[in-house]
Amino acid sequence: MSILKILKYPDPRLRTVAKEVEIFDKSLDNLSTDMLETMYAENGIGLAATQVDVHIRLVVIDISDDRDTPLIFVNPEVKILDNKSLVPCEEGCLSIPGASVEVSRPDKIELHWSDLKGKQHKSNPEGLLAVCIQHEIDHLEGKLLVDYLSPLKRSRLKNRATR
Ligand code: GNR
Ligand code: NI
Repeated sequence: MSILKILKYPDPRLRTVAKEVEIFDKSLDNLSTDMLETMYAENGIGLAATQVDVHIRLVVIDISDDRDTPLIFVNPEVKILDNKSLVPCEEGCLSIPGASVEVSRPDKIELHWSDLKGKQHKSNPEGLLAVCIQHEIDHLEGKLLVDYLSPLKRSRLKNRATR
C-alpha cells in the first residue's frame, strides 16, 4: 500500500476527463486500496482517481464517523430524478486546500456503478453521500469546486493558490 500525491489546483491535469474502466483486474484493486489509504491519511471523505493523476472512472468514499466504511465506485453515473430539489452544502476539496464553497446540488438522484469485480449496482443515495458522489463525479469530468464560484471569487482563489 502507498500514499499517493494529490494534484492541487490549478494543476491542468485536474481538467482531464476520465475514461470508463473496462478491465477489472488486480491493478484496479491495488489503486483503490492506495486511494483509500490516501483519503484516510488526508482526512477526506472522498477521492477521485483524477486527483491522483490516474484518469479512469474510479472513486472512493467514506462518510462514516468512525472512518471504517470504505465505499468504492467504478464507472459511477448519476441520474437526476428531480431537478427542482436542490440542497446547498459547504464543500471542501483536497485539491483546493483551504477553500470552502457552497454548492447546491440535486438530492433526489439515482446512482449506477460497478464494484471491483465488475458487478453492476444501483441505489438512491441521500444527504452527504449524494453530495460527495456528485463532487467526485465532477472530478472525473474535469470539473472543480471553483467552477461554481463567481469569476471574481475564483480569481482571488487562484491568486492565493499560485502565490
Ligand atoms: O473531504 C472532502 N470533504 C467534502 C465535504 C463536502 C463535500 C464534498 C467533500 S469531498 C472532499 C474530498 C475531496 O476533495 N474529494 O474529491
Ligand atoms: Ni474534491
